[in-house]
Amino acid sequence: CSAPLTDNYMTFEQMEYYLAQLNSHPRVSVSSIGKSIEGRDIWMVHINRSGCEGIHAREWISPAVTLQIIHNITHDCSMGRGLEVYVVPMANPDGYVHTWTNNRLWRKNRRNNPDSSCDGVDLNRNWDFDYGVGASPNPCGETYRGTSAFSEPETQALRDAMLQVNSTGTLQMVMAVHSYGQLLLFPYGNPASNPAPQTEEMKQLGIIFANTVKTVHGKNYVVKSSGSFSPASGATDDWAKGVLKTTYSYTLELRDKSSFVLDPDEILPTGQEVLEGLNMVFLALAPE
Ligand code: ING
Ligand code: ZN
Repeated sequence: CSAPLTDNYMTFEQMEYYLAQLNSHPRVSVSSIGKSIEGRDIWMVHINRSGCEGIHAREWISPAVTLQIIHNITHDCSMGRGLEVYVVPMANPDGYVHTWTNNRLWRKNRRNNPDSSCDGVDLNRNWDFDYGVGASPNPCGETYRGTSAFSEPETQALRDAMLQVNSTGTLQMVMAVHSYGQLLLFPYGNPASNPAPQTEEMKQLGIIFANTVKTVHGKNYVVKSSGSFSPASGATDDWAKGVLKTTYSYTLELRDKSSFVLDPDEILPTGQEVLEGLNMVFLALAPE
């Protein structure tokens, strides 16, 4: 078992420093899959023989936990044995920096919307599956979908990286990491498109995840379809399911049940429970 990464939230600069160090590890390769609208790199970590993400600015626990996942998979050879794991710990670096400097509760990217005094596109409404249904057409909306599907460099970068990885061997699972709510959601967000293919499989593996999570610190994570939670479209997991046709596609909503502002004391326990849950999922996915 390796030492924990850190018990506090990292700035984007600290994340980049950590990822640069990690790149010297023999099992790891860190590469930029593209740039954000303000020109920051979007880093992807590939952990050899062994998909994850953070797209909303204010959900600080998501990159904190995905970095812990990277750290643990890298230093514990038994975790994710036989699988290739790709993690994008910070898919919205501009928004994240904005939550440190200007507005802790910012959600979207930092697109300067033409003809509007409101900034930002919701990167989880900008993907091309059922695009537009249940997402705001208004640039001032928190769930503004953008001018068209994949209008944003951040979603383009993630899409292209996922297509690239999928072309080298079918992706078995995609997990988009968000907060908050303690939920494991599966597609689709548009109730009219449900049920998605392999809904039973996604539900069953999801319950294995949630049951394992609960054994660690007693936290309950509810497994259900995103459409039954909040009808929406253009989300990452919907595109992975509907277009890539990934068997297992999820949106994980981390702790807690009431706020994006989670005490740093909860970073390590949240990471621990998710790691245990993922370990069971990896065992189910790994080749014999
Ligand atoms: N939650 C997700 C959101 O983008 C979601 C929930 C997932 C909706 C998948 C639709 C599809 O609203 C957070 N916390 O961002
Ligand atoms: Zn989110």
